[in-house]
Amino acid sequence: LTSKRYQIERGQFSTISEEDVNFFTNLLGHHRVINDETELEGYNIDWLGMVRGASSVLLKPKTTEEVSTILAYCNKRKLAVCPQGGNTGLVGGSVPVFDEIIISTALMNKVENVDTWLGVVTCQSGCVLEALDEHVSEYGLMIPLDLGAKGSCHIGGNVSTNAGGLRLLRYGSLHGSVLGVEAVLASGEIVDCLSAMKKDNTGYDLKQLFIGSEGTLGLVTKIAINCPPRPQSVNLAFLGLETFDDVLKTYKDAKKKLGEILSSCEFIDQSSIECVEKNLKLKAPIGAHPFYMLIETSGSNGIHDEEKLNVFLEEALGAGLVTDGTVATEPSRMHHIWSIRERIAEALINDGCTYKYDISLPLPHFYKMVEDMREHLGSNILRCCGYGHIGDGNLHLNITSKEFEKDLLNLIEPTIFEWTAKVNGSISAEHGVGFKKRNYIHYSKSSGAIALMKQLKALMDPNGILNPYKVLPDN
Ligand code: FAD
Ligand code: 2HG
Ligand code: ZN
Repeated sequence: LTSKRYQIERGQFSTISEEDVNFFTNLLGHHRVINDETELEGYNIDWLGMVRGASSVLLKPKTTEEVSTILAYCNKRKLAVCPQGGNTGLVGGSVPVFDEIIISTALMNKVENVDTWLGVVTCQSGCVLEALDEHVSEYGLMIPLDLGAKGSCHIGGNVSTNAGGLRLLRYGSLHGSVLGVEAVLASGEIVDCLSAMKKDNTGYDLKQLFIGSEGTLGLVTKIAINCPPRPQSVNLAFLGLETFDDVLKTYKDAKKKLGEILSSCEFIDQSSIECVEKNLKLKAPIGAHPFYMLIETSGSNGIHDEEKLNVFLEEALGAGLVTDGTVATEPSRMHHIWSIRERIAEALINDGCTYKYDISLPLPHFYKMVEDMREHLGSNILRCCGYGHIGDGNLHLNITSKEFEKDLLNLIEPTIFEWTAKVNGSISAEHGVGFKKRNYIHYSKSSGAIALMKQLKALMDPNGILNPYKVLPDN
């Protein structure tokens, strides 16, 4: 047992031997086989500091062929592995549970090609999202995905979690943007579905299986991703609102009035802003309000976009939907406003312990869940706050306490999942299932669907060596 919080038995896997380490060292060299305990510490613990594994070996391959050799060997020896990108995952999927070998994509960071005609980048899976975006910006392109963890997360991790982020509303999910994937199966077999074409209807779309399967079906080694043109004009409005009903109406209006230039629509409640102001000393650009919204426009004509945004804002203020607000166009001000939104997760950690929920809900129920949970939990907590991607119906509900308390967790779960299921929401909108949510998956997936998922897993990874104890439920 590695984690006191979770009752779980180690699978029937082999234990790594000196001979195994020698095999890996012969393949990769000393510098790419890490077995120093202190150095391993950061790879064994997740970003939230909630899930800790006890791996004694981390491997850093550089090529698909090396990944293939590693997996073929591990499969034969029945050694379990945990694929890891930037280790920013929020559901405990990126760290081992026991002594699984960590396979890091940190050195698989080559950009292979940028097709400037179609707007497609082909790269290895370990490219850091922000660096990849900077790379394609030289060609006037952008990566259609952006999130607070961009400075650390890898594109392979993004694909493996099917990350959503701040602009899904505009550019859609990775199931649409990813054009091709190369992945290595548990057997070491390389599956080449790395088409860089926008259209390819030749049979089953196998790459979709690797998007969002969190390293349980294969290790993603390369990706081809559709890159839209980088917008030439960007505006960002930070608004204060009095009621959640006003938030909903403003969102609907923004869609209607800003149309094709709307690129993000985010919502933050007062408690989340207070947390950022208190714990990170970041100051919101307007005074206190029960609710806030960030509305971003991106387009190709500054005058046109500003005019559209101004008309929308004047009407929203005139109708009393929005009571205060500010608009930024300079990069440094926009960056400051975005950091208030993007750093809420970091601010929450400073409260002590975070119980994190990432829920899809029909919009009329969206904030009711936060209010109900607040009432349900009473004075047992430090904070219960809500924010997220309102344009995608995705609520980030976070509860904090000074230290981890099992009784508090039992008060939250499964109530929160039952609440979600009752309104036909999803218990994981964008973070995935990982280790923490796997035994709750039935709240959002039918038993028939789970059975088929298990069959696929058995077909693609018969020894179950790829990220065991993740995604699929125990029963
Ligand atoms: P890791 O954390 O290393 O791994 C995540 C999962 O993918 C694990 O199960 C791992 O085993 C698997 N995996 C990683 N690489 C591979 C690979 N090459 N092949 C197969 N499996 C692999 N998520 C959102 O959806 N939207 C957000 O807005 C968002 N914002 C975030 C903000 C912050 C500050 C943080 C810390 C996280 C945020 N996340 C968000 C969580 C999100 O899942 C991750 O940030 C990101 O997608 C994970 O990438 P990573 O490289 O860190 O993957
Ligand atoms: C975000 O949108 C991330 O900032 C993290 O998905 C959400 O901390 C969270 O709950
Ligand atoms: Zn999010």
